[in-house]
Amino acid sequence: MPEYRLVYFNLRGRAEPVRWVLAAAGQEYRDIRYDRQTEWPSKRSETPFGKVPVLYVDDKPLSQSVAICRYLGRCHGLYAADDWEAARGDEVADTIHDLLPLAAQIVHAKVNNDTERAKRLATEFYASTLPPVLKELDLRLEGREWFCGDKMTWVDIFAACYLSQVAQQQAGALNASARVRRVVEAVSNLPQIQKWIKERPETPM
Ligand SMILES: N[C@@H](CCC(=O)N[C@@H](CS)C(=O)NCC(=O)O)C(=O)O
Repeated sequence: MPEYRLVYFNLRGRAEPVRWVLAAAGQEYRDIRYDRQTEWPSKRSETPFGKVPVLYVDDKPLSQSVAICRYLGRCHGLYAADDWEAARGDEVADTIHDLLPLAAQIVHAKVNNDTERAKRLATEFYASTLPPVLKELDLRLEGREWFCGDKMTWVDIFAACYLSQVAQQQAGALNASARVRRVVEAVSNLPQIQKWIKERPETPM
């Protein structure tokens, strides 16, 4: 097995789905968290595109969180059985990933105590942005348990990681999407994911 090192900040952020995929795959790794103010400025140039997360696989760097999750999924049997299912899974992951900047803005506004802005952004996100996405995701799960084929893949883990955080921010956010909620619960309740959730550092996002 290769030696994995994951580099990010002391946040869940874009590294958390990578950590979930590694946990689900039962892979050991070093979870390196740079301090953004004191360490990151001198470390940035060491990364391929000046961004984190970066996964080092035996010292070879791979950036882009979705690409990292997909790679790990392929390596550890958490991958679709055919090209069409794999592409449909990519579509689901990219759609969820597109929600991230909006969701992050809400958290930033809350952390900065900008209550008005947080409220306005949250209303827009939970009333307008999220529901059509969840509706389509729920349709994708009609007659099936997982997003790509008949077994859990990195796409289910990726979706569950982000959508469980959405549900924590806004109770009931997944209530109208029972099939999506079932995937989120099935992944979140895996013993390896539960173990990680219990042992991970407490961070604001
Ligand atoms: N699409 C990339 C985005 C990477 C990204 O924007 N990372 C941010 C943290 S979430 C970063 O490295 N910021 C530090 C900087 O730009 O100096 C991914 O999903 O990995």
